Formats: sequence, structure tokens, C-alpha cells
Amino acid sequence: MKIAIVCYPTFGGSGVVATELGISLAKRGHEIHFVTYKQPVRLDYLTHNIHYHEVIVPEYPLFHYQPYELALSSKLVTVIKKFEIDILHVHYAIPHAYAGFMAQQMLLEEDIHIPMMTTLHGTDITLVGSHNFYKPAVNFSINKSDAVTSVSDSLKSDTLRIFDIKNEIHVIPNFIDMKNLQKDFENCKRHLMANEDERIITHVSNLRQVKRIDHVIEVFHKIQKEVKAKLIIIGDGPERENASKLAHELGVRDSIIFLGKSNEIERILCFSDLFLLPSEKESFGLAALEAMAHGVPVIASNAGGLPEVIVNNESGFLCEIGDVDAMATHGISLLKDDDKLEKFKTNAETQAWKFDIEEVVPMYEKLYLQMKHST
Ligand code: GMT
Repeated sequence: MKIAIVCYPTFGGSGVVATELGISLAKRGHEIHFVTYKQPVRLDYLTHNIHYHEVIVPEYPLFHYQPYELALSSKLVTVIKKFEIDILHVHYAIPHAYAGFMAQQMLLEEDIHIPMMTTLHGTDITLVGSHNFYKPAVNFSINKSDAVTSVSDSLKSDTLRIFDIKNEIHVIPNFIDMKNLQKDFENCKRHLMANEDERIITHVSNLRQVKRIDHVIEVFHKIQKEVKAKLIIIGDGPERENASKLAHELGVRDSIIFLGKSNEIERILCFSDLFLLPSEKESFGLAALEAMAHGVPVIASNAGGLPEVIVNNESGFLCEIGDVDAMATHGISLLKDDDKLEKFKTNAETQAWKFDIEEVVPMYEKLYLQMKHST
């Protein structure tokens, strides 16, 4: 099939999932067309069946806000016609589902019927989309989609609770390519980050408030009183300054390494002993899955879809949101006990296999086929 994928090309989970899905579909023989404003960060090569079409929004001084949706829907019309696309798959409802619907309507004028799948990722529903400023348009475009998927049962329930959705929502979890994981131990340079006798704790996110970086720092502060450790934070975002300030105040700044945005988190995960994800909301927690795939147990909040990914007391621990004491206690119990840590590391990797790409991508293919045959 020829599939056009719309996503955010940035480091956010939805863009990563969309890109990895496109790459995998291309390997399975489909022709993939990414339509977005920048080449997606995880898309480091283009092949005969992976194309990228840039959405350009020219600056015009009259506009206080440049009309990205308009440029995107126009670009979609051009790409869908030129490459005879079979399926339009938009990731993250805002504004992609809305722009996709407009493209569908324009194409209908020329008697071209293109089915659209919308994949809901999390904050498009729970944080941004639920806001009254956007809600009617988000509700409308989800209902106008030919197929709707969500990345967890929890996100499906949130969507049905917050919006008035008439469509069926199919749950297709996020995934990871377990067989092709970068496990290049030559590059696993633990000694550059920590001393032999130190444990390594990692956090990866866009450092937004919802990720509760303050709790990451507080948990680390408590853990390192009992266990020698370093904290590595990967990613960048609005809470970075505050996190650094808090670390100073707690006297742990020298034990924390802020690495910024990275495309090579596996180089850090390969020697990490523990991953922290104390988010306030998390529809799935792709970062947690990536950690587990590298055999890193996760201590996370019992929020959103995280309990669908992490098995409590097996591949990590789930604690109430904000319960930094419980998170630290579990962290210390793991990091102090070699045997327990090894067991949890093995369990984490075993659990990650349940989300292997080979299991999940066929679920999307099946829905694509159903959509294609019903138009
Ligand atoms: O806010 C973010 O964390 C980014 C956001 C995105 O769209 O990139 O992440 C959401 O989608 C990811 C991929 O499906 C999920 O793994 C994250 O849990 C989800 N984030 C939240 O729900 C906060």
C-alpha cells in the first residue's frame, strides 16, 4: 500500500512511533510518504520506498500565527494525488486530524476517496485537546476519521470520558524493534559517566511539567543518600532550569549529568541500572519501554497507561503520583541488592518483548486493509 504519514518530526514519543512505524512498513514492502515540516529526527535515511515531503509555511506579516493547518492540508492534497496514496495516517490529533479531514474534503471534489486513520497519543487528548479552545475541533475530527487508534486502554478510556466519540477506538500499543535494538557494547562507555562503584539512574523526556522532573531530582536525592549513584537526564524542555536549580538546592547537582536532546539514548541505556518516570500523566510511556528493552527496570508513577507497560514488582515499581518516598525506597531496595537488580533487569527485557514491532505493526496493516476495502 501507499501510505502518507503525518506526524511531529521532533523528539516527542508520537513522532518517534510514527517514524518507526513508517520505517517498519517500508521494510514490509509498503511505500511510505512522511508529510511534515522537518525530516523526522529518527528518519536518518530515505530509500526508494521512504519519501519525505516538507510542509512549508511562508511567513506573511499580516498573520500573527502562520496557518500551518492550511499548508499541511494543501500539501496532503498534492502528495495524495501525485503519488496515488491509498491511506492517510495522522499521528497526534492536533492539528493533524483536522488538516487531514480538510484534505479529504478537497479531494472528494475531484472524486478521490482517501481513508484517514487518526492515532491518539496522549497529550492531544488529556492535556491540549481537552482544552475548551480546541475541544470542538478535536472532537469533530476524531469522529470524522475512518479509523481511530489509541496507544493504550487508559488513553481510550480518557478519550471516551473527555470527548463525545461515536467511532470505535482500536487500542494498538506502542512498540519497539527488539531484534534490531542497538546493543553495541563497544560504545557502551560506562566509565565516562560514573565510577565503578556508582549505580547509574536515567531519565529521558521532553522535560515538561507533566513529566515531574522535580520528583526525578527528589527521588535521586533520597536514593544517593543510601547508594552511590549518578543521574543522567536526557532531553530538553522548559523544566530544565528549575530541575538544575532544585538539584543545587538539594546539594546533588554535581552528581547529575544533563545530556540534552539525543538520538542515541541506547548508548546510555546500555549501562543504566534504573530508569525513573514519575509523570503526572502518561498515556503509554514509550521512554519506559525503550529502557526496559535495554534491560533497565523502571520506577514510575501509577498513571495513565504506565501499568499496561510496567509490571509492578517485576519489571519495576509503580507508585502513586508524587510519592517520592516510595519511589526512593523501591529504588534503594533494587540498587542495593545485586541479585534482585539482575532479576528485575531480565524481567524488564522479557516484558519489553510483549511490545515487539513484529506483533504490533500487523495490527496497523490489518486496519489499513479494512479501511482500503471499505472506501
Ligand atoms: O508529551 C509527551 O510526552 C509527548 C507525547 C508525544 O506526542 O510525543 O507523548 C505521548 O505520546 C507517546 C507516544 O505514544 C506516549 O508514549 C507518551 O506517554 C505520551 N505522553 C503523555 O501522555 C504525557
